[in-house]
Amino acid sequence: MAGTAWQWRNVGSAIDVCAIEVQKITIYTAAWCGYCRAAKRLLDEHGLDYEEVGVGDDPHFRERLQKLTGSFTVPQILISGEPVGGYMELVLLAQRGELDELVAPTRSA
Ligand SMILES: N[C@@H](CCC(=O)N[C@@H](CS)C(=O)NCC(=O)O)C(=O)O
Repeated sequence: MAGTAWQWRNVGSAIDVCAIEVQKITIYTAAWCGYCRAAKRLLDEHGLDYEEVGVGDDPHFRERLQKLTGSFTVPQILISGEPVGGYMELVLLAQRGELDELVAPTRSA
């Protein structure tokens, strides 16, 4: 899902509705890949929805990933179509608080 979504949240004793910009996250994975499982767990922990594209059965997936993202390892993660790297880069985004910003409220209704 990408675009604007509405989220209910508790503000003190009141309930507020606010807009959140939802960025589309795509993760290219292989079933045998431990870094892929770790990356999906991290996205889940941050409450982020993602589209998973399993590429492990494609004998040419490394060339395809290289063309798409500049790297041939799995996982490869794209946020709003921009390649951000693999698991380690995702960890860095999380440490900098940038994963949580992906679902940060942008305005109240
Ligand atoms: N630094 C990468 C490491 C990813 C990685 O090593 N993935 C393995 C599979 S779990 C891989 O694709 N290795 C290259 C290979 O098998 O040729 C990351 O954080 O995503």
